[in-house]
Amino acid sequence: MTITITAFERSPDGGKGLARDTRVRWALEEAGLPYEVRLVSFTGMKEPAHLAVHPFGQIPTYEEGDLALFETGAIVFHIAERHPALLPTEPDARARAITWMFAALSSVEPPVLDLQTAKFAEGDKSWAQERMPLVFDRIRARLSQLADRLGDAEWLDGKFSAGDLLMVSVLLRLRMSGILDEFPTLAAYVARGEARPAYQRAFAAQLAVNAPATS
Ligand code: GTB
Repeated sequence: MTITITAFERSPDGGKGLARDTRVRWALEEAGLPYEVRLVSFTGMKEPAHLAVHPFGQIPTYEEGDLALFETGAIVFHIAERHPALLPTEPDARARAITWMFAALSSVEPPVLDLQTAKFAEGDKSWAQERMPLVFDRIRARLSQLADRLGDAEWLDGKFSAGDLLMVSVLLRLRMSGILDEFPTLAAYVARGEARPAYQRAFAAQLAVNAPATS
């Protein structure tokens, strides 16, 4: 059955791979599953046809036969459940890998998203500059804990898993801020993720859609 995902018709990041379809593309590439992409405009996302698949009118979505999914974490989990390349089969190792998936999305990503909000949604407010150090401090605190746990290991728990896929994807959103450079072991961890051939293919596929046109 054909797998179809949705992605921005044109990502605001111009092809940096930060929109969440890249995470789904990466998981599909790791699993060796072919997929098609339906590109959606910002207007189209809020129209009934897309809302029928995604109640919040966002990307990415995942469709396969009668199954329609939204939420990147759920989509990556669905793909990973069927592919040992992304989730170990041994029950305890599998439970730990799933724990890292949740950790990426619910413990690490919220302070990272707060930075985007502080910069792009609140940047023009009178109090924005005053708030910024607090936002950075919360990110630093989380990254410091994560770096302590990772130590010198290659991946978070043994072999690469969907937990690493989501954690690297979340950390990638910090690259532009420079804050990752304060944590060399995390920067190296992210670089290992990006170096994976499956990530490279996913990145190239989204870039082909989003790269600014050259004249
Ligand atoms: N919790 C959902 C999930 O994990 O799937 C969140 C989905 C989500 O935020 N989707 C965003 C979206 O559709 C795209 S990924 N936004 C349009 C809307 O809400 O109307 C977030 C994103 C957007 C842009 C960049 N960027 O340009 O750098 C990075 C990430």
